This record gives sequence, structure tokens and C-alpha cells, in this order.
Amino acid sequence: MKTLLMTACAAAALLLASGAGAAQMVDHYTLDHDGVRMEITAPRGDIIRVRAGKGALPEDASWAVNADIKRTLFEVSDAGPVAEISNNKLTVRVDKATLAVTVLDKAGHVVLADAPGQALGFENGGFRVRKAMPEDEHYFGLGDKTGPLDRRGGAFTNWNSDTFGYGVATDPIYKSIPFVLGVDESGHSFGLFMDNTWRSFFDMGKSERNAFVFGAEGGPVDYYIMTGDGPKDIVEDYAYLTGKAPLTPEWVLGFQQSHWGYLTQGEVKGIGDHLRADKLPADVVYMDIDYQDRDRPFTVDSKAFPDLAGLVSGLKAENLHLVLITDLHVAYAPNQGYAPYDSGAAQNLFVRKADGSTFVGPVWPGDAVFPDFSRPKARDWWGQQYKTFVGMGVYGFWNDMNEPSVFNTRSKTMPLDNLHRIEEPGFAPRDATHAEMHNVFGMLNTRATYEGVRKLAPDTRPFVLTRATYAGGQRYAATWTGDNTSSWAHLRLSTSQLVNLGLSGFAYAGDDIGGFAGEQPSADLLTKWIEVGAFNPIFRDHYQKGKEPQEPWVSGPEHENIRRHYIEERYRLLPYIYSLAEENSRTGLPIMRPVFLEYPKAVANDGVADQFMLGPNLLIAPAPNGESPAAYDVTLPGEGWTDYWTGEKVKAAFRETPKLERLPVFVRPGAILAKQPLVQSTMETPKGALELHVYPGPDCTAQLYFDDGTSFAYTRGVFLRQTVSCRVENGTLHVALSDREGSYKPWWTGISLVVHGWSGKGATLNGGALKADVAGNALVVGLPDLAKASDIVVAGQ
Ligand code: MIG
Repeated sequence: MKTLLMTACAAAALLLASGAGAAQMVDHYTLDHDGVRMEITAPRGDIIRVRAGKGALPEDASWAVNADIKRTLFEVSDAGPVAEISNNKLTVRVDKATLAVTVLDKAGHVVLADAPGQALGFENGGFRVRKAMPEDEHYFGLGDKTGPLDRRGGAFTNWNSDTFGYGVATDPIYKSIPFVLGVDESGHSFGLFMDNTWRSFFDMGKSERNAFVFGAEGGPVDYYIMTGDGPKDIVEDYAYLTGKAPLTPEWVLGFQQSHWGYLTQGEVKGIGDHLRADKLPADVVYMDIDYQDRDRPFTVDSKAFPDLAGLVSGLKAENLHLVLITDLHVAYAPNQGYAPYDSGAAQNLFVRKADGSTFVGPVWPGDAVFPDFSRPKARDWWGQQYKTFVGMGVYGFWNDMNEPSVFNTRSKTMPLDNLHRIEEPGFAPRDATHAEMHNVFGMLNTRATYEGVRKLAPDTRPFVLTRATYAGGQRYAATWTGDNTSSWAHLRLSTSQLVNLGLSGFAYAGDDIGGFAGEQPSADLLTKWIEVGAFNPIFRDHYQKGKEPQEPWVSGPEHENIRRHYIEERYRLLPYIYSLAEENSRTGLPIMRPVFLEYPKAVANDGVADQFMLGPNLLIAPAPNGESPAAYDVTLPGEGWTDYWTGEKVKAAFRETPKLERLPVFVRPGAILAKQPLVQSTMETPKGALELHVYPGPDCTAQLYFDDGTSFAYTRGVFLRQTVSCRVENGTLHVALSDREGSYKPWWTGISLVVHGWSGKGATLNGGALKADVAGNALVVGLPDLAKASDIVVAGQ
């Protein structure tokens, strides 16, 4: 009876009488025009998906989009020449004569429209789509691209490429993330994600002044238009579609030291010893290909590295993690007792040539074979290769060369007619050419690594670092910007690269601090790069074989002291940075942000392109031309900001004179920053009080988040979450803490409340008097640990 009733209700909901031409609630709308079939669906009320093909719709399958996303219902009225689709968030108009698509919000504002003229065209097996480009719209995202922060006026290709020593305008480089975020000068935003793994392009007004054009050489017309109230909504929509990065192990947020050319076990241990002797806080040392036997993945050169397990535990005793490179190219070494080859070959798990035989191509180990990562069986097998390393206590792995890079070929990769096997739920089981699989190959490599290491150590958070990836790859790996160059231009470029990566799903992104390739960085350049890197999500010093040392201790004590100061500040800020990581795992919002993500109207200000924010509270304003001593303009998004270092209030616009030891950092009015006493590693428990730095102002709310930083116990309730907020009333500051959630036991015994720009004396806790001392521009109030809802009242002067 119950079932019958529900069916009757559903049927009633499906038919809404609406005068002439009945409007219906449906979960898709299909139309045909001129041999093209198009379908509109809505994965969520604020997102629409457009698919199209010649004669028939393309396969409905994706490597990027979460498989559990369903279709939602919308209303269609298609009596006239323009079909109108609507739900409670948006309206889509499709011109039946041209297939032009216009998306409007509920206020009637055009979110995104097709360009006048041919909106969708098919040619040579590929396609192109043209969208209108309003004059005040700015474009971001596209993953890791060179060039300016704003993509407007640029044209870009998506084709994962090994580009050693790339320049500030080289395109493409290593990754393909076909997602664009559009923001206009009143803050209206849209997102566009083209889910197509073939070689593709985005021409953002370069060829046509008023249109942006995107398309691919093959594969489906399959794209999503995201709508929302501003850029944050769009970033969250994109995360809804393609997934969020898992919460990182906390040690990944520490300082990381790496080099291609640490040649012996003693040398690697020596790096750890040197970091500790010089009191340079650090969490990670990397080993590049040098540790392997003849560059063969999953081997160890036992002459140079006689006791890898001993090295891992020796570094662990210094509170350091080891990260090991494990490239995908398995040495082609039949009958040599090389297990990765033998076991993979026995099960036929390598990519094939067009004629069906195994493809062999040269990379570091010489002739190599390439795991067919689109097969679950190959991914499982790959994951098992990590058993020995995980058994030693290594949980961090570096997947390089996974574009994939192949030596001695013009294309730098494998033949486009090579064959991969797709055996993925959602896809028809079939062979796919390398032309189709190239851009997603690196992501599938990291998926195999991530899932494999998780299986081997189910309660430890793994860390995977990748060079190549595709949309959605953030679910498996962090990334870095590849082989940059030691130059001021590259330091500047890194900001727009990392910001756009963050907007494209990759909250965990870094660049080679100091520059990988090229001439030795000057002492000043390395110092500045460490200063900026201290405020980037991934903070990793890495450099090429053959260069002079580039660790923070080189170039003398004066430079080392400045560098240490910034690395130390990074460690003090870890409670704040870690809470940003936790926020990212829930929402997809990046850790490093463009100013316009917090202040959409700032998108109109060209000067902000060199600035970035760390979370919602810190704005970093490096000199655009780091080598120039000339003063430069700093424009902040409003009044009331504070200089992070001096605690002094600053104006909304002023000039900065560059100084070697100063990286300008400013704090938003209304910020609450959680900080901790200095530690040398995240493995060390801080001693003393948790610091809560309050900068009284509007929108003053923050969430404290802590857990053990390494396990999955937080998914079983072992975390600590508490809301802190502030408001000023009649010159009196009120700070409120909520009840604490979760069962994680804090390391601190008390809380030090530091109220910046405040000199009043008396403070009370739930009515009882507290000790309060003036320190510089701040008032410091000593509090006990407060797990229960509490009100602190700090009097004005
Ligand atoms: O062809 O493993 O981008 O970070 O040090 C060079 C050696 C291979 C490229 C990576 C770089 C790494 C290097 N690799």
C-alpha cells in the first residue's frame, strides 16, 4: 500500500500542467539538430552537464567525476523554438535551431552563454565549443599552466609533457586539468569543466576577441557548467564533481628537503643530521632515483645504500620522514630476477603496441615497460610493489615521469596508437588508444600508488607526490610544478601556478624551492624563495643533479638565519595551516588562495596577481620583481589590516620597499590565528600553551582543528574541533569558545590569548578576573585550557 501511494505521488510530480505545452519534471533533456544529438542533465541543482555527439551521445563514463553523482530533476518546456529547462537554482535555454546554450541564474543574470555564430562544431574527429566572453570577465584554473594568473587572452593545450627547464610561457607542461573558473568584476562566477582526456585546448580570447573556445582532438563533448554565488561556490561545485583531497598527514606540511644527487646512505643521513644540528625545523628528506639499482623502480643499490631500513629508522629517530621516488617505468629485464618485471609480464599487465605486443621504450632504467594503470588488476599489482618499503615504515612516495615520459622519441612519450585496456566500472570494457589515455595515465599511476599503500597500511595516511595528473587527481596525490629554473621570473611564476592549481582541485601543490634547473640561485634568490615557500602549501627545497648545494644552510650564517626564521614561523603557524587542510578535505577550498577568492571584487585589481592568501586570514605580498630594489604598490582588500610581523595597523594602500629579510604578510581584521610553540618537527609534541591570536574586526570566527596528524583515528571521532569567535561591543572585546567536539586529547595545558592592536587591561573569564599583560601592540591574556563553552571579556582602555 505504501509503495503504491509513493508511486502515485511521484507520477503526480512528474506532470505539471502549464497551459500550452505541458512542463514536465525530467532528469534529462535530449534534442537533435543537423545530425547532432545533445543532452542536458543536472548532477546537482546548481550544475548542468552538456553532452553531445554526431548521431549519438558519447559513452557516459568518466575518470574524473565521482561515480555516485546522480541526475536531479528539472522542468522542461520545449513548445517554442527555444527549449527552457529550469530548477530552483538556474534556467538553461537551448536554441533548437543552433544548439546554442545559455545558462541564467534565478535573477535572470546570464551565467554563461554560447558565442554568437556556430556554438558547437565537429571536425576531423574532434570538436570545438564557443562561449561568449564578456569584457569584464577574468579566467582562472586550467591546473598548472605558465603565464599570468588570469588566463584571459591566452591559448593553452592540454597534453601532459615532460618539459625540463620550461620557460615562463612554455605550454603545455605536465598536467591536464580542463577546468576554468570565470569571475567578473562584480563577483559573478561560473565554472566550466570539460571532461575529456584527449589532447585538448582552451583559447581564452586569443584567436577571437569576444569568445573563448575549447575543444579536443577526439573523445566526447562532455562538459559541466557550474553556477553559484561567487568563486568559492564554484570551487566547491568542482570539488563536488571531481572529489576532494584526503586530509594530508601533518608531516607533509613541514619543511621538506630533496635533491637529485644524494648518492649514498651516509649523505642522506647527513642531510638529516645537518638540519638538526643547525636547528632548521624539517619533516621530510627525499631520495631521488640515485638510491636504486640501475635506476630500476623498487630496487635498492645495496652498495651505496647498504641498509635502507636502518636509514629509515635513523631518520625517524631524528623526527624525519623519508619519501622515496618510485617511477612507473618498470625495467624491461626478462630472466634477470627483477620481480616487478617478471610478475607484471607473467600477468600481461603492461601497455601494448597497436599490434598487441608489449610496448618497450627507453627511460631511466634503459628499455622499460609501462603498467596498464587503467586495469584494476594492474593497479593492484602496482600497489603490492610497495610492500617492502611500507614494511620499513615509509609512507611517502614520489611518482615522477608519469606523463609518461619516454626518451629518444620526438614526441617524448609513447606512440599514440599504443593500447590500454579499460576495465573500469561505468565504462564499456574496451581497448583505448594512448591518444585517449595519455592525459589520464599519470593520475591512474597515482591512484594505484595511493590505493596500494592504503591497503598495505590501512590506518596510516599515505603521501603521494605526482608530476602528471588529470582532473580529480587530487583524490590520490599532491603535486609540484616540475622542473622549474633558478630565476626571479620563476619565483614570481610559482605564485600564479600554485594559486591556479589550488583553484583546480590541487590544494597540495608546491614548486622546487630555489629552482630545479639552470644556473645556481643567488643567495638572495634562495632566501626569498624560502620566505615565499614558507607560506605555500607544499614547502620543498629540491634541485637538479650537478648543481652546487641548495639546502637552506648554504650561503653563510646571515642568510641561514633569515631562512631559519621563516621556516620556524611556518612551524609556529602549523595549527592554522593544518586547520586549512582539514577545511579543504571537507569543502575543496584551497589552502593557498587568490585574493579574489575571499574578496571577489579584487579580481579587477591587476596588482593582486602577485599576491596570495594563506587561508582567509593571511595576505602575502611579495615584490613582483624580486631582483629590483624599487618600492612597489601594495593594495589590500580594505581597511583595518595588520602587519603580521610588527603588529602595526597598515593602510589599505601603500608602498613597500623590498628588504631581503622581510616578506610582507598582512592579517585580516577579524582573523583568529591558532599558533603553537616552536618545534623542530611535527613528530615533536609542542610544549606550552596554544596561542590564539585575535585581530578584532568583522567576520571573526575560526575553527580549531587538531588530531594525531598521521592515522585515520580522526574518522572514528579522535579529533578536536572548537569554534572561536570574537566581537567588539562598546569598546569591549568578547571572545567566545564553543563546546569542544571529538575525543582527541590536546597537547597544551593552557591557552594564551593574544589580542592584537589592543591595550586595555582587565579581562575576565566567565566572570572571574584574569591576568593580562601588554606586549608590544598586543594584550596577552593567560587562560586555562577551555573545553567547554566559555566567554572571555577583554576591556578596552
Ligand atoms: O628526467 O628523478 O622533475 O624532480 O629530480 C629527470 C630525477 C627525472 C625529473 C623530476 C625531478 C627529478 C628528476 N626527474
